[in-house]
Amino acid sequence: MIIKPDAVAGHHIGEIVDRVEKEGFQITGLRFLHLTMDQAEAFYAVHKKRSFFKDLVKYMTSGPVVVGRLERENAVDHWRKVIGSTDPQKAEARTIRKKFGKNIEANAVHGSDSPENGKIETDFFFA
Ligand code: 3AN
Repeated sequence: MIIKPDAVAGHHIGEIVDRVEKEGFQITGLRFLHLTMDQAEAFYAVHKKRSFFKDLVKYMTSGPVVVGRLERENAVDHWRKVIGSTDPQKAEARTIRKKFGKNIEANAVHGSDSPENGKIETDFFFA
């Protein structure tokens, strides 16, 4: 997971980490850092051709983030249910994005979209 700049700035780290643990995840890595442009571009390389890529990189480097390595059974699917739809306005009740997301870009948290990408993304931040 990544707790994105808007959620860190909004003082929601504690509540989000609390929810992570209440959902049965084991936190096996947690870091507070400010992404460089190079890191953000590399992390979101799959979106390079998308119209929102430049803004996304600008936003993700606009302030510090918290990255976490989370483990549990069915982790990817479960975390995506807990965070909700990409657009907070369309996110289901009780989801993190519904509660803390501001808009489709500043949507509070990131989750990997497959176990394969989960491995690639956690390896990106954790040795
Ligand atoms: P998700 O994070 O729900 O898997 P992706 O992977 O499609 O969504 O998009 C990655 C990130 O790019 C989103 N979390 C969001 O910050 C941003 N994003 C996605 N779609 C848009 C859009 N249409 N306009 C602006 N930003 C977007």
